[in-house]
Amino acid sequence: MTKSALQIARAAYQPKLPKALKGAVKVMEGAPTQSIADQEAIKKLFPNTYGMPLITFESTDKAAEFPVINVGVILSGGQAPGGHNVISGIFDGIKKLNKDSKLYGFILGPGGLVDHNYMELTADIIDEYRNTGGFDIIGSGRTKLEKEEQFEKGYEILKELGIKALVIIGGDDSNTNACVLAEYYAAKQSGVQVIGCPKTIDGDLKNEMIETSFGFDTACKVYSEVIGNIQRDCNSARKYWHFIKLMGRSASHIALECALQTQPNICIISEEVESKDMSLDDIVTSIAQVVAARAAQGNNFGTVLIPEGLIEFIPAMKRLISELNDFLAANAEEFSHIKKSHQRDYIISKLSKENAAVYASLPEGVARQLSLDRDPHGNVQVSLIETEKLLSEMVATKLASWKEEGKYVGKFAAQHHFFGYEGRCAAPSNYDADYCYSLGYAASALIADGKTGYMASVRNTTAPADQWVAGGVPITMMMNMERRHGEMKPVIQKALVKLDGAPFKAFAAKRDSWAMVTDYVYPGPIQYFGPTEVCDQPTKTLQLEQAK
Ligand code: FBP
Repeated sequence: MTKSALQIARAAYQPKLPKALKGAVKVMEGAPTQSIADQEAIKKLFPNTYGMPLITFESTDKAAEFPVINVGVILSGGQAPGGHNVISGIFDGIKKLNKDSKLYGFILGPGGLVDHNYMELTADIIDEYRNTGGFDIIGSGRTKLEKEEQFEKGYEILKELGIKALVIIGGDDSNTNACVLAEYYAAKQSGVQVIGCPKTIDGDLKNEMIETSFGFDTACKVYSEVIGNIQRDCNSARKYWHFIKLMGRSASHIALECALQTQPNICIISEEVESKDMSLDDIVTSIAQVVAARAAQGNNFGTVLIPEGLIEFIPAMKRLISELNDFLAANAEEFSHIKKSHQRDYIISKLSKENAAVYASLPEGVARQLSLDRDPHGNVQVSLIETEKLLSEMVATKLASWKEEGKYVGKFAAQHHFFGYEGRCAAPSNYDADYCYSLGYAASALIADGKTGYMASVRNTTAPADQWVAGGVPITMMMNMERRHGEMKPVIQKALVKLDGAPFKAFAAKRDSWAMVTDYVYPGPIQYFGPTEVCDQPTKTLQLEQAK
């Protein structure tokens, strides 16, 4: 494998660990926990894994002897920078407990467990991937682990390989499945533990105990670098409005973080759109007003950040998508036989009056994208909806009508971008390299202590790594009941942007000024070597959330 100079230098980077994980570990148990909502329903569904205590690790000088612990690992869902470091943390952690322990990777996601597709991850292999981006060491996949027969097929191979614990590295849905699997194996008294790790660039798997999901830091820094570059181009040529859609699924954490890093002229926050009950036309009008006001000052250029999940948050669209989800889940078979050219009319004829009218009013392309296949968890694939083009076209139309009315003088030319894949596999920032390695190490300590149904956690991460607090959080603690595929299911609650949270408030206090004054910030590329204020800064989101 040919390596870049940076890859070679980066391979030697030793990720930092919290003090408690550096030597022998003492496990401290807190009080019993409860799910965030729907306690009775969740308790009933998870009789063996509900109510467990929070775990915190402390250092001790009493080193214990551990038997051989074979562990399996799965990477689930979208790539996020740092996954390889979670795996190397688990590897180093279990080898430290007992050098004969083995780590097996299941290939291409949860499907690898069911299909018995695996490889042993030896020291040579692990060393090739330390501090690198991507999930290519074993690949990832989106197979949903939910059926008893899948759990049983998995159990066959776990037993055959003598695997005592399985670590599932995934987002909210994959960790929900990890918890269901933990409960199943516990009920069966199979002796297999299941531990989750919080992964997703989207930043929406976080709560009081999980500060951030890994990958968010690096991905936002990559997007902010490119947004900064575009802003400099924009401010040099002074002739384009750039409409930039950012990945992140439903939540607008990525867009908000990038706005805090780069100070664009406009950034839409889906959660605000929902709370203000804004229509598509309201959003378009608000953008067009900024374009017109800047044009009046002679500035026919600017930047607009758009979260990829926006469409789902426009209340009228949300109601439509919800009915569409239930309808398509219940009538998948019949729908698959409808000719493409008749699908739109078919859907209109089946929806309630209000939703049919909204659906009929959508441009053809967007309507089609809304009825495309859901992902295996029943979510609309929002990354396929070209909101950036939809908005810029509607803004252009509005400006043209204002021009006729004499309300707008200026030129409007748009460029479109969608950033997502550019950042998902970037080499992890120091923050993600350290955070992920610590998460993997914490997972191995939870395994050593016989825990199951826990998510590895590392907190206090705006402080130097030495002071980070590692432990475990019962996954049931993060759950509530939600409607999925037309049925109520226990799921980890997604963390959306809080409008009363410090990051949003900091943005809201500045945005009117950023709209008019060209005050772009150019963060530049992630730095891996150099002064700590350049290389080790956590996200603005985390800094604002944790500012005391
Ligand atoms: P998860 O980490 O939740 O799996 O998703 C990350 C993500 O990048 C989303 O931001 C995006 O909507 C989705 O994956 C796209 O997935 P895919 O590349 O599989 O279509």
